[in-house]
Amino acid sequence: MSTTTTTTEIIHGQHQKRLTVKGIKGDIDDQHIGRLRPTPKDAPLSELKQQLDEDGYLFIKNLIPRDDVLHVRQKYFEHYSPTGILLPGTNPVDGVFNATTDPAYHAGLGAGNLPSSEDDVEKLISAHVLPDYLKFLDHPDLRAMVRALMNWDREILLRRTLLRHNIPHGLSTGVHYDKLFLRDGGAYFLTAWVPIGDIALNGGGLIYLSDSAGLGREIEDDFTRRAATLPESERVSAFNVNMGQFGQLSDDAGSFHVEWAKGKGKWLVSDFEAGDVVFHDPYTIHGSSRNEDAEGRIRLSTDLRFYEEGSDIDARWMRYWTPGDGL
Ligand SMILES: O=C(O)CCC(=O)C(=O)O
Ligand SMILES: [Fe+2]
Repeated sequence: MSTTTTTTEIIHGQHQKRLTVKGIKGDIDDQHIGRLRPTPKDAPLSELKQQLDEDGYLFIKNLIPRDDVLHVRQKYFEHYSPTGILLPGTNPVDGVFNATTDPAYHAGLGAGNLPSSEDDVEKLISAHVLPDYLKFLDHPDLRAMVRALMNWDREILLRRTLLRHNIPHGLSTGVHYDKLFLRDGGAYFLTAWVPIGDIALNGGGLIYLSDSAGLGREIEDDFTRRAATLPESERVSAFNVNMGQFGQLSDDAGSFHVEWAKGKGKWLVSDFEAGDVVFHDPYTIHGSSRNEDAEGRIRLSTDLRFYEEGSDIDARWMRYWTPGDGL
């Protein structure tokens, strides 16, 4: 039996069996798994900033009132349930997947596999402009934290936000850093990853490679050098000839750790509660683990990008998400 702290985890007062974080393909070795460091929202601002700066991420517990987040979860699944994604007889806020349906049909927007019905695709698109969701994106607790962390008078949220419902045993998000996708804009941006609902440790939450912003920058510098001769539109694309499939660095977090990170650092994991938010640097390397939730709950989240108002933003991202928008 391995002696790493992740072998037996104490979660909500109960012992949980061995923690296995699945990458998009295969497992990440236990010894390469650590814990994301949680920070209370009322910690001194200087500490919050320091952690974001030093760790490349800042995991704030209970930043947003739980009920405000669960309201969005409820609205999302009420809106999307006519597609058949939910187990009949269950409450939309629980988001329990109907495992008798075709998983590929419900793979969500990250998987490149859209529903065949146009009506259902339309539901995926319009979920991103539901009034309750848009109101949530203006949440004062979230916005105030962004401004405080960044010393900004005013912030801009890029319109292209990504509501990702990851069904149990479906595909998860490949290894990447966000700047890959937001190259056309010189200013710094801050990502906020917002779980919309509780996510168990094996429920498909985000995983971060520790101390990886430096490696992300090195990789991006290399891409920049190699893209020097490409036309402008390709140079800024995450899908140009130098890039991997879907613009990601890898679809296997375990082998990425060995081959690219040379075995350095750990993949940091956590469970998440509705109301938690993780902020991260444009170069911090991350992906998501596979959703293996014991209760069959769908992992719902959104990812948001903030810039300082008036700065050099990636304007391609000022349109709401649509399939095939090329980003
Ligand atoms: O939710 C996910 O699986 C991916 C999110 C992400 O990559 C981000 O927020 O930057
Ligand atoms: Fe990301």
